Amino acid sequence: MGTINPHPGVLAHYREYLPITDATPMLSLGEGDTPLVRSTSLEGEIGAGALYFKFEGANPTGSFKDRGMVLTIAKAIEEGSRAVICASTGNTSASAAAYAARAGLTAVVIVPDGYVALGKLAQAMIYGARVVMVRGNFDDALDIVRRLAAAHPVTVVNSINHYRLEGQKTGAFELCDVLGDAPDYLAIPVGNAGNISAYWMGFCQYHALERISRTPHVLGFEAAGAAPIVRNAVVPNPETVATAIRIGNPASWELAVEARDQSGGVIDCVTDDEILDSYQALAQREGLFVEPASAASVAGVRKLVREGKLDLTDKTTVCILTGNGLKDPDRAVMLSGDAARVDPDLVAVERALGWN
Ligand code: AN7
Repeated sequence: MGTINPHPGVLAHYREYLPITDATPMLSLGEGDTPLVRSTSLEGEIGAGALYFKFEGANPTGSFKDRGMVLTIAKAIEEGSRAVICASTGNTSASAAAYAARAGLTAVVIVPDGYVALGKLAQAMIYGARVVMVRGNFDDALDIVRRLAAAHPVTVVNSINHYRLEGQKTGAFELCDVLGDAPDYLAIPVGNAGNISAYWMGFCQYHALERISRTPHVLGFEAAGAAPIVRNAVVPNPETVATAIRIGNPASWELAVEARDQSGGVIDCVTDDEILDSYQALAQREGLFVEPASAASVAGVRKLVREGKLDLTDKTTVCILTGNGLKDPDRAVMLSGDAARVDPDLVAVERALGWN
């Protein structure tokens, strides 16, 4: 019997489309191949021909970041690096810490104090990263990371490292492979703007290779309190409940604008209320528990349809759900209220349920 490896990860799966050499280690935690789930409720609400959710929360560390991180860490090893560093709103640091642990590298993560969801912080810590919290926002943390890397022998694994985008583009490949062609629309949350840029790279590459017959219109959504691309100005003090995308000066700003313009798409923003409404709708109407930032893609599509700016009749739309809801349990509990607490007694439980 041969060696069984049923889930080889994105490096092995998409090797021919990635900058991989014979010296690149085939690192993997089984990332990628995430579920593309057809909507059963919101599709009808927005009158879409077909609406799919790509559930990136099913990746090994619970977010889309694993696609880019596996390649970035593999290339860091190939280049002889011993340590990696990133700034993060949480998911990048969780992913960097996991793949660094797997590869035997030291990971250093710089995060904004008080604005990283509990699950993400727990991940960075248990994977053994060196965690430093700065009293500032993500943009301050990224600035410090750039300066640290100029003075110390560490590899930056934020998306200013191009391998991150190269790996992340496999999300675009996957959904085209599953659908048989590109969708009409691709909706995606925007924070540091790496993922939207990577998806566009992936679609363009597949199109050039004639794996797909067309490219989708890309719809990116920032949070209204952290919307530098929509406002065309740096936001010095970004604020949103969606802490993952609480970013005021995205690293891949120009690439995201290119993705928008070349694809005939839109970058718009959604309010915290709209984000939380779609966060609850995804959980309660679709059975998909995502983190608040991920709901921005769905909130954005619903908003554009509601305002008459988008007609999805006969169109296929894919919303990228970037991160798992378990990352941010506090938000879910806060929105849902407390459960009833009673004695272990049949009548008491019936009374709590209103069944007597
Ligand atoms: C769940 O982890 O920037 O536009 O430091 O965690 O590619 O930045 C996270 C971003 C969307 C935005 N959804 O993606 C980080 C970080 C989730 C995220 C985004 C993030 P980009």
